[in-house]
Amino acid sequence: MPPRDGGNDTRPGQQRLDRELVLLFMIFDEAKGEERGLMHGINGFIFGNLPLPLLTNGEQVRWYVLGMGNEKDIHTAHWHGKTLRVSGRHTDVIEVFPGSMVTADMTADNPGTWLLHCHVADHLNAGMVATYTIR
Ligand SMILES: [Cu+2]
Repeated sequence: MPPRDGGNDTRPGQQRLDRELVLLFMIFDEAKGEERGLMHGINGFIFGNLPLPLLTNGEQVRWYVLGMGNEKDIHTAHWHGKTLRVSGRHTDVIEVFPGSMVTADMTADNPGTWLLHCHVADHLNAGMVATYTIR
């Protein structure tokens, strides 16, 4: 049986997985080019409204982090409260480019409600922020 913490092996099928979640970081233009119409969303949700499921303390979560859009969609997905395993490194920030995907594994073992947001300051201020909860 694989170790509960999953180790560093992020290859699919190489460790126990309890949950898979997808996050799309993308700016949506809702006002045909006006700056105020640019919605900086995660899965289309802005300002903390992304409805992520509750995570159970200790479960293994695989996050699929996607980018789409254009040259403005250079994002830095950042988790508070936990680090993730990506390609053999431990990090709490993932670079997301348009048309790209990164797979990251988390052992959700730090109970609390934590921020999950883009670290580009303008994007964060424009709504690219969510929360996730471990309990
Ligand atoms: Cu961003």
